[in-house]
Amino acid sequence: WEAAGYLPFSRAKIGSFFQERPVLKNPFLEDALLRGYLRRHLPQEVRRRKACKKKQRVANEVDDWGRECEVTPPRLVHFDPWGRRVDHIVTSPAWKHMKDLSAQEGLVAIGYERSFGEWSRVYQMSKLYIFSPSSGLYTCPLAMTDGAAKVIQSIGVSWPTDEAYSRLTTRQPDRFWTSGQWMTERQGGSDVGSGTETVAVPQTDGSYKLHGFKWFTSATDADMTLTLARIQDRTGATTPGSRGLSLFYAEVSRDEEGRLKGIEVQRLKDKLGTRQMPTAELLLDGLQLSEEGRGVASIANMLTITRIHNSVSAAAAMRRVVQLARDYATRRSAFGKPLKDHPLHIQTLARMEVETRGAFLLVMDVCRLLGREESGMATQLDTHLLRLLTPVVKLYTGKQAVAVVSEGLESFGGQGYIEDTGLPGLLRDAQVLSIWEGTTNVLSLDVLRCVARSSGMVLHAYVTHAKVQGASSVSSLAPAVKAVNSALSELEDFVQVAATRAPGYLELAARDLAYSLARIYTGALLIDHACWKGASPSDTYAALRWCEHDLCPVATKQARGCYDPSTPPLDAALVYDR
Ligand code: UCC
Ligand code: FAD
Repeated sequence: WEAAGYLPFSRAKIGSFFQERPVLKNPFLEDALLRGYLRRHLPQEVRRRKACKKKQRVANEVDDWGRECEVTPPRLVHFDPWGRRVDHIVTSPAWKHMKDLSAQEGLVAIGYERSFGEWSRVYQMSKLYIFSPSSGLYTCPLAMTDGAAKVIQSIGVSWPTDEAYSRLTTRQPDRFWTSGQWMTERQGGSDVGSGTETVAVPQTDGSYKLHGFKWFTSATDADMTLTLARIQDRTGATTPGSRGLSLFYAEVSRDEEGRLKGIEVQRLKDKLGTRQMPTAELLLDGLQLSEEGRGVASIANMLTITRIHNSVSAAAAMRRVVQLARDYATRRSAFGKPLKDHPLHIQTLARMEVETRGAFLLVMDVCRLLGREESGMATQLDTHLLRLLTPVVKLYTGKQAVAVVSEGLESFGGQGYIEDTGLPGLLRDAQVLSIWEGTTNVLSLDVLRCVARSSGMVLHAYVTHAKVQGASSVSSLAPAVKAVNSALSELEDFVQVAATRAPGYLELAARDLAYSLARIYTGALLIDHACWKGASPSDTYAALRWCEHDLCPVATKQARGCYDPSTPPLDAALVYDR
């Protein structure tokens, strides 16, 4: 038997080949565009602060914590051993490390210390951009914390929120608080004005008690929250719609026995992604609140901040998958040579890179505008542009992150689909970026409102022209400049035609219009960056490639009659097979 090669009980041979894994290197050193952007824009003194060692820590240590958050998701303990209801959300040690690290690194504080004037937000967000893909989604509570601090600051830091403000913006881990953002109820997360049933009952001491059910509450281990409710009058009546909504601040506290005061955690949600982070359904029954706020308009300040954070995370997810994919292409071979030597594979990665660069520049430009506004440097144009571009950047990068991360997973072949590589989590977590903080359509409608209110199209055109003007003498960029300029003319033509049509016309065009604004403006940013004296040939190449997109899909589709009144019934017939 032995001679014939049959060994009873021998183990099956598995061969000697083991594929090397993709390696996460220092994400800062690996990101030429980020380094170039900071070198170009940040004052020297800010750049000196960007210690590379800390960025290396993201690759070495923080990334492992992030993974631990994913594999040790939070769990809800409803009862203590003696049967008392406690509703304790148990999170992993890694999740707690993330909280401490976030405070120490000033990931919220930097935006409020404003040590770097108008560049403070760019500095803060570039740190978050590096942290985000390794953070185990801790960037979600940080976004809401930042948003809550912004709301408190805009209303005025005074009792009863002054202590909260100081805790949200501290660098001391033992004092640091995170905030929730409880808006969504079962009837509606987009249409908050109609969907909110929660009532606030006035108390004799001037405070309110809240009764309602919040359907999605992320990072529910927060120390406080901002939320919306309808104030009952003496007869118990409330005002319907958005006009009846007020903003409330509440601390999430426990009694001596460890029971949550005024809140029951109904259950933790079982989600496609974002599993690192608890998302709960909450029954609010007698939650004590501070005084009346200003409803939807007040919480809008939070939405601006969280939507910008969302966009930072989207661009960061794209960057991370590109970094890993390009490393893997040097380690994996097929058909006799490394993947990096297959031009078609590299073309695929190059397309991902172009999307990532565009997303990064668009996001950072919005952060720049936010920093200018907060430091009192903003012109009226900057302020209008910030309002217009916030929904644009959120909706565009949220969608692109899914596309780029999905393509990225494919670049690892079958391994991209295997859970313990950590890669599938990137895709699952990207999918939420276009849903929460306003879906793509809802934000497209917000873009329409901005356009109507502040002549947004004119502003956009003005700024885009200004940005490409410097490139008019750079021959290598001529095709890109031409593409942006002609897309702008098409956009102007679209606006003129749309102005003559019924209101439903613009609504149908809303998503394509938002995409057009994103693509044209980003094209201009890529061109502008490529004109910088420190730019590389790749910066020029990226701008040229970006401008090969259909930069103005709203004009293309208008020409095909896509928004004509005949379209909605045809769409409905198609969808419902009538
Ligand atoms: O999803 C959530 C948390 C997830 C976790 C956080 C992750 C963060 C990133 C992490 C990265 C890893 S919290 C739930 C988010 N929910 C939404 O985003 C709601 C989506 N729906 C909308 O945005 C709608 O457009 C609504 C709710 C704003 C529409 O309500 P209304 O009542 O119809 O709104 P109006 O009438 O358009 O606006 C009411 C007022 C107006 O002000 P006044 O009365 O002074 O004219 C508007 O100008 O609010 C003002 N306003 C705004 N202001 C409305 N939207 C905005 C805005 N975006 N910015 C400034
Ligand atoms: P709907 O409003 O029912 O929308 C359904 C679809 O209809 C969407 O595709 C939407 O684009 C479309 N639609 C709606 N209105 C229009 C329109 N006028 N025109 C065209 N299309 C339209 N919320 C919180 O408040 N706090 C949280 O912490 C929080 N955390 C979350 C965590 C996770 C993981 C998820 C998935 C959600 C979370 N949310 C949270 C809720 C989230 O903000 C909402 O789910 C989101 O805003 C959409 O609301 P909805 O689910 O009610 O969808």
